[in-house]
Amino acid sequence: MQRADVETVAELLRTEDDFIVCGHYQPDGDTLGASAALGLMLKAMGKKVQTLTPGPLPDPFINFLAETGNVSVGWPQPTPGQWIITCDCGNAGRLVPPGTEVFPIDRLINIDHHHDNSLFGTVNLVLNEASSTAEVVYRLALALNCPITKEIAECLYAGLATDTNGFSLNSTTPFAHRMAADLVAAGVDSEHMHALVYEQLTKGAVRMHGLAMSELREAAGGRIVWAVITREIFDRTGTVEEQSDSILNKLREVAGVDLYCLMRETLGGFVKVSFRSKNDMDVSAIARHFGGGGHIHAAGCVLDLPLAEVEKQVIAVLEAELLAACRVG
Ligand SMILES: [Mn+2]
Repeated sequence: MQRADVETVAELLRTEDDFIVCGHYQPDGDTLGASAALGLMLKAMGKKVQTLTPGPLPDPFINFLAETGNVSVGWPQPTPGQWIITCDCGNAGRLVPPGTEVFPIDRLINIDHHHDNSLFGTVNLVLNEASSTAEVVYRLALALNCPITKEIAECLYAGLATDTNGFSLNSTTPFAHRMAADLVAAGVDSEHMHALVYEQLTKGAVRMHGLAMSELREAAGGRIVWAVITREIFDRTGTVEEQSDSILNKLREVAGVDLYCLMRETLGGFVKVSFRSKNDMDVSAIARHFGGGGHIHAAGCVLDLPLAEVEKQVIAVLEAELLAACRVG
């Protein structure tokens, strides 16, 4: 449960020889970019390394990162003496698909930036101020004097760009911008990366977005907005849950919005709720209230309730939080 610093973890990576690097279930650009980059760095240092993602790998961007970083789908089955390194996982439950037993945590380096990280590793490099886990891995690369190849740069840039929502969030510190500059200098084609991340919608996905957005809902005089995607919408447009993430970016563009969320019926019969905030409100506390977690400005939970009931309960809590914030503010 101890926190370690960059130098301590760099020394551990220098001295140990056999690693499994892995990220969280339903990979995003940060978990996969950071894992892929770290795997490539360790390989360049002459270490034995296997890089894994629990998957799924449905979109071209995520596939690109998996290919660049030689990442296979699966989760660790460590042999004695092997170190597991997790990237961007706030808690151990995120390491495997829901309902799967987590592997034994014996020698585990937890590399992350989630402020509610449970410090589940035997060594925990959790930098809350970092824009992304990719930034934490970049800090390790600097400490290790590890050359940043074009492939490593692409993986790190992917994590940085996606977790800062295209360099638009406050977490994009001067250091994060300097990191981006170094990565572009190392060969990243930022226009190509942007196209890979943001210009990959299928026509079905555009139709699914349209159906969800045409029923845009609001509360608290428009300070809370949300969209709902039923199984019926996914089925009618031939789309899957992962193709709906970018709706959140669209909700953010609504004038006057403070809190916004996306509710989706999952294949397993649950409702997944993704929360975002534009002010100082902590949506991870709201997500935790419903058994989930995440960051201050981006969090989520999964509920085993009918959609209408989820909507009722979630919006009631969001309204109460907004009211409480107004009183304090
Ligand atoms: Mn992240």
